[in-house]
Amino acid sequence: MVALARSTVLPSQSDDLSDFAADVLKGLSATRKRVPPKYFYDAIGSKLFDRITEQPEYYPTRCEIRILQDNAGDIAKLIPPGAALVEFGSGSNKKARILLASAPVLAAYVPVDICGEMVEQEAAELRPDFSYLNVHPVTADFTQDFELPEEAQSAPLRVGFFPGSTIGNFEPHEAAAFLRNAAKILGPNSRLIIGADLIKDAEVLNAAYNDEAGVTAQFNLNLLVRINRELGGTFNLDTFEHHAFFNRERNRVEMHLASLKRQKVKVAGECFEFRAGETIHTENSYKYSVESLGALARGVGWTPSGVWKDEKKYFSIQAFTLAGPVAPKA
Ligand code: SAH
Ligand code: AVI
Repeated sequence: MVALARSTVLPSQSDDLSDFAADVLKGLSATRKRVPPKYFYDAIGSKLFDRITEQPEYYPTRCEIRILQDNAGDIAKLIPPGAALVEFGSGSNKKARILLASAPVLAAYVPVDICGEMVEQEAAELRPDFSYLNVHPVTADFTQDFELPEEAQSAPLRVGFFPGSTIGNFEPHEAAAFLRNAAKILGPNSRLIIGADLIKDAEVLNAAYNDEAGVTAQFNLNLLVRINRELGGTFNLDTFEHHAFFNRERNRVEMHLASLKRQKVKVAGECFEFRAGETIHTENSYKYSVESLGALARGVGWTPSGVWKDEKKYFSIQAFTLAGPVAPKA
C-alpha cells in the first residue's frame, strides 16, 4: 500500500488482507457463521453505503445532518480554537463540512477510515473549500491502536467526532472498548461527539434496512463479492439472500446473508457447508437511548455534556468530555 503525501497509512494496514482472510475463515468456521461488518467497506462497499444514505427509507443520515445543521453553532462550541478534530469512520465528508464551517481555526482535521480510497478522495474534495485547514487523512482500523499525525498530537486538545451511528455496529462491550481506545488516542481533557441512532418503532427500522430499491441488499451481498475476489471464494450470489430485521429483545437490527439451499462453498482453499436457510450474520446495528449510551460512556470515563435530537426523536448527537484518566480494562 502506498502512503500519499499528507496522509498516513499505518503499518498494520499492510496486514489487511491476511486479517481479512483470518477473520472470514474464523467466522465461517463458527457454529453461527459470521463476518465482522468492517469488511463491508471496500471501495465498492463504501460507494454502496453512500447510496444507502440516499434511500428514502434510510432516515439516520438525513436526521443527523438536520441535527448538525440546526445546532452546528452549539455543537462547534465544544471545539476550542487550535484543537485538532479527529473523525472516526469518516466516509463521506458531508457531515464534517457542516461542523467545520462553524468550527474555530483548527490545528488539523484528521478523518480516519479503514477504506483508504474513500478517506483520500473525500479529503481531496474537502481541501479546496477549506484551504486554511490542515486536512490529514489516516487509513486505519480504529478498533486497533493507531497514531495520530504530528499536527494533531501537538495540538493542545483533540476533539473526536464519531457520526453515523457507527458505534451501533459494535457489540456493547466492543463499544466500551472503542470509547476507551478513543480516550487513549485523544488524550486528557478531550471531547467526543457521537451520532447515535435511537430506539424506535420496528416498522421504521425494518424499512430502513430493507429499502425498496434493494441497495442495502446489494451492500450486504457485496461482502460475498469481496470474499470471492480477494480470498478466492466460490459464493454463488444467486443462492444467498439479504435478511434484515429488528431484534427487539436486544435493541438491534440484525443483517444476515441466508443460504437459499444446502451447498458447499470454498474460501481460501477451505470448504464450508451451508444448510438451506442457514445464515452468515454480517452486521448488528444497536439502537441506544440517551441513558444507555451515557451509562456505557460513563463506565469508561466519559462524562455526558450535551444532547441534540431531531424533531421526530429518531436520532441523537451526544457529547462527552474526558474528565479524569482513562478507566482501566475491567
Ligand atoms: N461517517 C459516515 C460513514 C458511516 S459508514 C456517515 O456518518 O455517514 C461507516 C464508516 O466507518 C465507513 O466509512 C467505514 O469504512 C468506516 N469503518 C467501519 N469500520 C471501521 C474500522 N474498524 N476502522 C475504521 N473505519 C471503519
Ligand atoms: C454505518 N452503519 C451505522 C450503518 C447502520 O445503519 O448500521 C451501516 C448500514 N447497514 C445497513 N444499512 C446501513
